[in-house]
Amino acid sequence: MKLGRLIGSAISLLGAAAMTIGVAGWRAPVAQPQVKAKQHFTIGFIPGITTDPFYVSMQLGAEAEAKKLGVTLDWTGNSQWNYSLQDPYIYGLIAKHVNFLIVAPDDLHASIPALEKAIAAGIPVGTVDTTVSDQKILKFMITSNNILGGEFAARWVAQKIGYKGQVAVINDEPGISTTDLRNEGFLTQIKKYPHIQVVADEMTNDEPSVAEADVNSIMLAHPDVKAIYAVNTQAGTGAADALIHLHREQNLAHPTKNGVWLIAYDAEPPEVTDLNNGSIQALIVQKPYLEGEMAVQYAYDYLTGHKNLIKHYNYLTNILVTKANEKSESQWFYK
Ligand code: T6T
Repeated sequence: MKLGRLIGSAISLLGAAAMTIGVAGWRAPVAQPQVKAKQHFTIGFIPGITTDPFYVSMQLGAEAEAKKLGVTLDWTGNSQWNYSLQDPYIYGLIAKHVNFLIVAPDDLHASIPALEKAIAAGIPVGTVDTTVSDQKILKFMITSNNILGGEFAARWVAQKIGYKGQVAVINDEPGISTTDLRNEGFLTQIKKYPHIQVVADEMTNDEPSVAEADVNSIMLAHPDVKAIYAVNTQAGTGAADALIHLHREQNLAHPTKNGVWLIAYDAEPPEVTDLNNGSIQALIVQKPYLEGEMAVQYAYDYLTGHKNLIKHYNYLTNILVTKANEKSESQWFYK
């Protein structure tokens, strides 16, 4: 559990403004009772979508932990963000009688009935990254501290624009626990600055092209916007593309390459490229590899009778990455 030991120590930059977490530390492996250790377990794992590098990193962490513990990992899922496309994969793992089910549910409310079917079939369930509104039905939930991430982005933006002016948010779609909270944290904190106005808070349906179109419309309607906060990869890369084109057309230069500050969640390869070429100035980076590891470890703890080792609510640190620290923090970039 090499990465696990890094929880808590790998906090971010910017001194007091740095984001902190809910998880204080991880632990060394515990000896398992002989009789239980001989059983073979299969853990089903369904990400939000299979094609997203965030979840690819999570898969790598889950696979490494499953190998270490000697359990079978059944990783499966859909390639589009939509609970009705995800549910059939949940039903498929119920039909296979997996011993434990880990899911990043696509919808805060609408994913509950499928998870309840697993529970009714005697399969315990935990969530990772995203979660559902009724967390009492779960054995655990593991996520980033999304509220703190949103608040942090608001403080960053406020400082960059001198605590006055117009800003915009590029959101994902309603009903996703992670991005909803990132939006909420930002809006709550930004309200504390009386001279900053949020002129737009747009949805993207998890599509970079929609994010790009949103930013184009925002900049047309509100040319004085000074900063944009994008709640995930799709929002961030789409926003960066729009600002790159705007920069080319209008030859903007100061204070950033685009003339507009852009802070985005995640560290997928296109966003790291955008950070390097100056179209994104800051990334709020999560730890999906660690989330995958922790989820498999907790499922195993549950199955081997070590429920006392499971913490129900787990909130992991986010890290702020800018050009200044990207080399030292590159271990957290997604695969
Ligand atoms: O930001 C991550 C994840 O945390 C969120 O729940 C959905 O979007 C991502 O996968 C990035 O694309």
